[in-house]
Amino acid sequence: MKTVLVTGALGQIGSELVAKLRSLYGDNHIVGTDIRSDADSPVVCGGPFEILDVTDGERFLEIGKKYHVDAVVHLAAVLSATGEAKPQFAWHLNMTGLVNGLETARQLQCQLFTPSSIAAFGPSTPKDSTPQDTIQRPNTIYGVTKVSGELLCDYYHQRFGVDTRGVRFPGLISYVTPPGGGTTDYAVEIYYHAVKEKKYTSYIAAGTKMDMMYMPDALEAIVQLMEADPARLIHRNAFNITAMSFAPEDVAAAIQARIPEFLLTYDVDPVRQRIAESWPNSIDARCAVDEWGFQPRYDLESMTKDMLEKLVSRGR
Ligand code: AKB
Repeated sequence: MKTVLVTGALGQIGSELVAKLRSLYGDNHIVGTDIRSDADSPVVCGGPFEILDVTDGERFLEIGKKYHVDAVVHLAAVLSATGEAKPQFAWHLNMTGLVNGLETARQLQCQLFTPSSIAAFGPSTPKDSTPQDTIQRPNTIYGVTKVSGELLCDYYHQRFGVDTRGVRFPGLISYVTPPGGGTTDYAVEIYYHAVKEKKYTSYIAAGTKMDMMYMPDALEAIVQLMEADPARLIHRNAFNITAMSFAPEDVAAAIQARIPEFLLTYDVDPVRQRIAESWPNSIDARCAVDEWGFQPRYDLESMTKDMLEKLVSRGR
């Protein structure tokens, strides 16, 4: 049974990924780490957990050695909107954290999975059906760290033989732990507000399409790619994956089909709108499908049904 170290384990992806990995590989085989602790979280009380600031390379390696890890899932990162507010901090956390994850993987000869993002594309990238291999000139610091990270992971694979793998995540929608500091966060907030207040004011303008995915599909993609036969992988860092592409009015219409009185208004934030406009409308995930069988289960309709049911049953 393999042992996996997860950074950013209390975050939006980490909190659900740790639970899924523990159910697959056993509670004691998944080591959650985060810069803070939360005694009430199942991540902390359901198996091994360590405090880790990912910019501390010695501690990263020490935890890896202590648990004899076979794989690192490096999630800790600053997202796009926070990155624009604190560019130097975003570069430091995202790049130093990744270098420390890669060094841990190199020294312990283990696998490393880390997510890239649709943010690795920029205004000069083809906007529709964005290919796997295309122009990558992002104009956000987050995007710059994501492209640099993709290149660095490829370098560690080619130069040191580290088994690096990654996906370019679209906006992720989930009901367990809210995201923080991203541009696509509106697509999560809209559901919480729909259930609580029956209305939402979007900071993203009408007509702005971005790729999105429901969390169960994102978790499945991580596991599937980490388990994929390396002989089939032409690409590694990082695969385009997506489940749907929508604008605010599309998700509002899906909500209104279940909550007819739901009202969507707009108060556009110029910073996040500029970021959204620099990203693709929709990306092409064919390489992920061909090389490791990526296949999302949820579309906008089925995700909306599940999100609303889960939020209502959790009293959110
Ligand atoms: C963000 O909006 O910054 C993230 C992302 C698409 O990487 N959700």
